[in-house]
Amino acid sequence: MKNLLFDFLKVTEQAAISTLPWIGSGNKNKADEAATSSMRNKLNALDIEAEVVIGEGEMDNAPMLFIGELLGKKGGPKLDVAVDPLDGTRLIANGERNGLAVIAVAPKGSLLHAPDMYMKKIIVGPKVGNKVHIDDSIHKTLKTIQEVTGKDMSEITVAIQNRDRHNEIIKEVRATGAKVQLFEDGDILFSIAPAIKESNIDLFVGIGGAPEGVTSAVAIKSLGGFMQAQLIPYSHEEFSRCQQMGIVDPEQVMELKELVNSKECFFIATGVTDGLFIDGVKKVEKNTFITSSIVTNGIDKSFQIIKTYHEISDKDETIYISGNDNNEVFS
Ligand code: VTB
Repeated sequence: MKNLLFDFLKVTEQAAISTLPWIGSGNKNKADEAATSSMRNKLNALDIEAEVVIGEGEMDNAPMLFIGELLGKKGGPKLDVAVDPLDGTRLIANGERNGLAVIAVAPKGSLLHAPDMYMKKIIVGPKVGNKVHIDDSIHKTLKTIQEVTGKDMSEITVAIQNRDRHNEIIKEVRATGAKVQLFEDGDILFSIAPAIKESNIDLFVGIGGAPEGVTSAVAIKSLGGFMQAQLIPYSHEEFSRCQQMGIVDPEQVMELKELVNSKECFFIATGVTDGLFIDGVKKVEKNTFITSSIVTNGIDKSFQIIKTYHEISDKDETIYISGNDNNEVFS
């Protein structure tokens, strides 16, 4: 597994590079398409037998690496992959911060198979751990964090996605004196933040995508953080789709081990636009690019930020050609 880490790093790095022409273009679908096809081609060239167990796109009909898709050359290790070629597609199309290309990998059968639907999540760092519970009131949760960390309430920060569905909880957090770090899109980056000391974010709560939840869970596991999650089926159809995918009780509270059931897992996120912890992809001169990535590895519980210089010759298999009619991405 560990030997594959740098191969997978190239997958997200190149997805980010492929997206570069679309940053700030206003074209969400083209950005997604560029990242998705780059990821698919790179993954198919690896000596792995991988199945996409969490894909992205169903919810907004974007081009996607679909659930059940098989990737890689035959004969390599059998893996589950959770992919989010772009988390924060809208941010990227608008040239805003915190857009990412993300992949999470674990041995076959160890990642939760869930449809693309909503998921309620609570995440804290290792120190607070299982002293909190997803069903606790936000007031109780913040009190617990205060007790464990010894922080003043005003020093505690909660990351919450800026959506109407979170208005109540935002109000409740502020009523305690704690701070809210609102973000517009891309909940992977903000959800892993409580498990990263330098982030200054103590708690992540709210309802976001289930694919993003499972992907983040791999990072949380590697970082020693604590996470609970609950799928939110909004219709009978969603409820029965969960059951068809083997989830007996779709509304049960899931622990981290039910989202990712192996230590042999890793999570890689490459910045597309500048953001928390990492910079976005930059073209520094013709065919020279710089990427920054977060790499977490469950085997040795490591967390790295990797900055890579890419010299991509015209003969390389992945390069984007700017200045042609469509700014097409060639992979
Ligand atoms: C969530 C979040 C994602 O989109 O899925 C969100 O997990 C969708 O929320 O990271 P809405 O349906 O309320 O817009 C992202 O922010 C980006 O894909």
